[in-house]
Amino acid sequence: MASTQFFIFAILAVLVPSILATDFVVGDDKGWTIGFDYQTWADGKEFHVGDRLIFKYRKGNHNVLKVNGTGFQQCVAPAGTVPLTSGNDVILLATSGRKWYICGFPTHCANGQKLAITVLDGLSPAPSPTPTPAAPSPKAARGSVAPVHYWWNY
Ligand SMILES: *[C@@H]1O[C@H](CO)[C@@H](O)[C@H](O)[C@H]1NC(C)=O
Ligand SMILES: [Cu+2]
Repeated sequence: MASTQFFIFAILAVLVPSILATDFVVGDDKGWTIGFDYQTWADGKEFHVGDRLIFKYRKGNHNVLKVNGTGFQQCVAPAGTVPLTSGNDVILLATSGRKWYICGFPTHCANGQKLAITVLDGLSPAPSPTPTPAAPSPKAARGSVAPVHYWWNY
């Protein structure tokens, strides 16, 4: 008996956070590109531990580098930083705090291809009835057949 209850509890403990977590396609339909205001994109959103960022772009045209606050402002990454390059880069937000991402292609970051977010502890609140007027983008993300590359707490 007790072990059955524990088993159910263990399954719920694994499943519930993954159901409540949110996938954010960075830039929505525009994806990860230059000439997009990622600050405005991030401003209305709450990011929580367990949520995921998905950077979508044409492979070879951009990449994703995790940097610190200085690197974000100056558009530089420390030598040896390994970029994400798949064009469908999924980053699990595994810890809370400030996170910064830039594109490493010359001039792209300076042209606005940079994202700064604050990740909060705990689960996202239940999805509100009308989070955004635009509905199609999450479907487009799910229907995509592009290979998915996962990065834990990148
Ligand atoms: C932050 O990034 C800059 C630029 O890459 C680097 O010079 C600096 O050492 C980093 N600071 C910390 C605390 O890692
Ligand atoms: Cu770029």
